[in-house]
Amino acid sequence: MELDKLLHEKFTNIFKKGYITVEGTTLTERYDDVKEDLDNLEVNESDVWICTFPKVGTTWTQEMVWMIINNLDFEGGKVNLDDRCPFIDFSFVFDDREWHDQNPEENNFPPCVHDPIGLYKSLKSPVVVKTHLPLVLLPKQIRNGLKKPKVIYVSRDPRDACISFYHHCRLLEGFSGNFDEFCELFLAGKIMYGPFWKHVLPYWNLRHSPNLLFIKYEDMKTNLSGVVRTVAGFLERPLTEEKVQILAKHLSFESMSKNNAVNKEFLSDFTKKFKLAQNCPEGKFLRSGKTGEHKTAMSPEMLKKFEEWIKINIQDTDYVV
Ligand code: PPS
Repeated sequence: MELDKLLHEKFTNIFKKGYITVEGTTLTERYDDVKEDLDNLEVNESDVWICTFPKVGTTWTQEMVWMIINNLDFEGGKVNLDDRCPFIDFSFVFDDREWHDQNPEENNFPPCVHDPIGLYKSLKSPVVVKTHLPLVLLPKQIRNGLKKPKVIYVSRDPRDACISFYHHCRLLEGFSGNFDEFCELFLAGKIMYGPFWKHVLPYWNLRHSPNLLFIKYEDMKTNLSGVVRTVAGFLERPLTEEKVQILAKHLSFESMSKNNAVNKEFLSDFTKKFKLAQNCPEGKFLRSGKTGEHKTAMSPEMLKKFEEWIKINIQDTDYVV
């Protein structure tokens, strides 16, 4: 109850009215309005779905997959990533209705934010789709196995994902609580898309399915070329060794940070322009790009809580953090 209050007080705004729990997952109230559209989405088997918990390397993987599917089309890749790879959850993570009522003369939210499902439908397959939805809430055609597009699930050490999510929510979504408060919400599964383990483990259990590839942020950090080869093989679009190296360079943190098509500067600009959230600090979406940051960013008490939480949640699985 205390945490619900905290979530409401520190994390609602004109674009985020409140939260509901759907199939055990924390989502925004707006989800109810679009649930049917998402459930009944017509899925194309040649599309690629990138499914993730937030802040685990989704953007990194999107750019990798889009480039592989499009044979390293760096010219086409100058288009904003969210316009190339629709994030269908924009349909419910931003509730823009009240804002539009108050600003009837303004109508310039980009389609990738305002109508991501329409954008998805307008793109030619194979489309690379991004979602943070848990397995149980993917479109019905995927859930019931009627359609089997390729699915790539990305995971990351939840402690580092939590840190990244905290900064993201302050930078772009107006979270006004402190880091420890965010950690408590994260541990309790109260933060958007939580609980973390309820998200990761159902996908993990499907990791041997021929149409699902499970990859980890940490492996991308230590062996990006290797992950590029694995993903290209999974997508049945093998790359020459020369192209693997070219793509790995393009996907480096340094290169992506400078690339306006993928570094999400448009989101910060958008947040400021539309006064999406108050008192947002300065910062970057491609923030630090490191592994193990939790060791220094979390207090010893919080590290202990996370350790215990991880132990309990993976004890009956063969998942390794
Ligand atoms: S989101 O909002 O859920 O889609 O965010 P997501 O893209 O999943 O995660 C953002 C974090 O991924 C880091 N990132 C990278 N790290 C290393 N190399 C590359 N090329 C790269 N691209 C994105 C990004 O910096 C965020 O992590 P943090 O820890 O905040 O830096």
